[in-house]
Amino acid sequence: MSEQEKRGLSRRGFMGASATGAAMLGGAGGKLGLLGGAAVVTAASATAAAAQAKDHLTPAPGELDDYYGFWSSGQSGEMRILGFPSMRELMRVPVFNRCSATGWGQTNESLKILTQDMQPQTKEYLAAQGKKVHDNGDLHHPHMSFTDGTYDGRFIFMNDKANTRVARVRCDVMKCDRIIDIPNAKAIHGLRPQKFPRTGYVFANGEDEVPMVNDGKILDEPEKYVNFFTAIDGDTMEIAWQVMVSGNLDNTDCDYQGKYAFSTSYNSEMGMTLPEMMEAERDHVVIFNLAEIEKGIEAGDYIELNGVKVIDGRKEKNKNYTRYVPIPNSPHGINTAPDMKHVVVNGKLSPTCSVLDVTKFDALFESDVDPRSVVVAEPELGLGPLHTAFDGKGFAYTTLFLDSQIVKWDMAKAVEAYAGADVDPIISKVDVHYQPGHNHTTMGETKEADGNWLISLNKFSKDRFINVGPLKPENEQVIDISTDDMKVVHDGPTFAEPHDVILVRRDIVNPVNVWDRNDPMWADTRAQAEADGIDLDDYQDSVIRDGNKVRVYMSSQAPEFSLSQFTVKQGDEVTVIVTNLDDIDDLTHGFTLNNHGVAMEIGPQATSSVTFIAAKPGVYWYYCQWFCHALHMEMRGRMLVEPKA
Ligand code: CUK
Ligand code: CUA
Repeated sequence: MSEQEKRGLSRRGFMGASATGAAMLGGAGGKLGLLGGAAVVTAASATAAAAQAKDHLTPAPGELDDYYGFWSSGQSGEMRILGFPSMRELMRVPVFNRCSATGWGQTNESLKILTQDMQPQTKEYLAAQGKKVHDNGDLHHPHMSFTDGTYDGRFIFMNDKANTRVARVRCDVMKCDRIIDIPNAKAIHGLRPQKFPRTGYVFANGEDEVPMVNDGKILDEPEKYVNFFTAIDGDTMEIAWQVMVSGNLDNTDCDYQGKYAFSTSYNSEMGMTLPEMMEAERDHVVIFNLAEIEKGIEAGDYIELNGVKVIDGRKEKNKNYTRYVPIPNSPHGINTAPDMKHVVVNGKLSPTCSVLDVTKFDALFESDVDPRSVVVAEPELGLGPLHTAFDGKGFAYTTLFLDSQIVKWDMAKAVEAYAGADVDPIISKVDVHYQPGHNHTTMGETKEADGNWLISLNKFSKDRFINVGPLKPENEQVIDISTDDMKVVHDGPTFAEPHDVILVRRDIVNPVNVWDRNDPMWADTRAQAEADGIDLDDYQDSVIRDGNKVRVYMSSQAPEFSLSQFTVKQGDEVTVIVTNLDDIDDLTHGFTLNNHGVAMEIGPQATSSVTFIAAKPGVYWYYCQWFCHALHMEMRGRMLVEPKA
């Protein structure tokens, strides 16, 4: 036995020697269909198989994963797509970040998406720094659109906490098509799409409070600070309305009935310093009554702030738009269970989770009942509960940040215990490595939760991987929950810093292989081409001069650009427009222009364009940076920049 095999055995092989290990493997194999008829597992074969337990998450070469994982990337600003449960990273979709590979943030098509819905004040901030777009983002929460309580494969919506934005990714092409700047609110954090009847609204929390008139004249008047909850129309990406609230909004979710959204809120004190924020014993969950808010808007009970209709739902206003349910200090995650009835509020600083019953919410708005009457359980689970996932079988899985564990608990028993019964809702705990934030189950935030897998997104990896210097990866662990206990079956390193993920059955997601030539992504470019007398579908190469602007049209077809050279003058503003005429799967070309910082992706049948200044005379080669053909290296051409006369 090699050293490596021995180590493999000592770290995870021993579970194979036990019956539960064999059962687990049978389960895992069955799910992936890889072990085939291996339901009969002998002890000896189980031991051998267990030594490779981790490999069993990876389908055999040529086999596909069962789930799409849509990953946030935190401060990296992109969305990532992983195959699950293999955890193979499949794609990075640039959203709030800039991307060297695809030219996101550089092509005219992406610049339009990044800038078209910017607030005027954002443009001012950026212009003052000589920029057109933000270079960074902080993407925490990617969530798919719903129809009738489950994922529908249309869009994924996501927040940018750093620059107060919400973006949408089209699932047909897996590209971002809208980014909107949210006015009034500061630091969009929690985000969830409406589950029923469909999305519908996308709910987004503003985390940081600011003075109502934020003109630099107010700092120390806490009573003038407010926070905003935003509802966005997921189809048009327009802001439907905002609600002014008390307290910092953290995470959000909504019901399966289409009546309520709700957000955790820490700092109900509206304190500005750490001690001030921690003062009260209890913070709250804000419940938003969607029908009442729509009625209020209809009746004109709003103020218009930066073009948005804002309803006043602050605590002391006692209007029918919101209710504030007291919750132990500083709750964090909030998760609606697939039973379509219970909502778990994660305690963070309190070792408890508070379970709310959505069927009791109507009463809160109809009569003067105690807001705490919607709380039907409050089990003590361990230290630092942050987020909860569900298996669709009545069990909840809560991350315990401080304990570095996940606790599995029985929601029905928790409700019984709260009513006075002598039952312990806790089923089991498993160590995770280390300090978990979000966790997520397969299909777990839909009514189709299937209880197959759980993933734990751990904030620290410490000793789990070979050392890469002071900055360490995070660690994401796959946990098999198809049997009674929880088994960690895989460690997966990840770079800064996924907060959240959704695991979507693969039959729901059906992207195309080749772009539609009429895709709206390059509608402006097409219009410009038409104005230039160029039909992008019937390709003529052209260099069009328009003052000191030059537009260079060419196509690409492996292994050639249709233009092997073009000439411009020093100081010209040059736009290169490339259409990829290859119309087969997996034949992406690129356009990279030497020493100009210019690069872009051009997918099969897509058109992309990029604009730059030809500042210095000389010959510059451009080349295709996407390996596309045996003659890929030869896929290049020259730009001649003639000196100014
Ligand atoms: S938050 Cu990061 S661990 Cu932004 Cu969803 Cu809880
Ligand atoms: Cu085209 Cu490489």
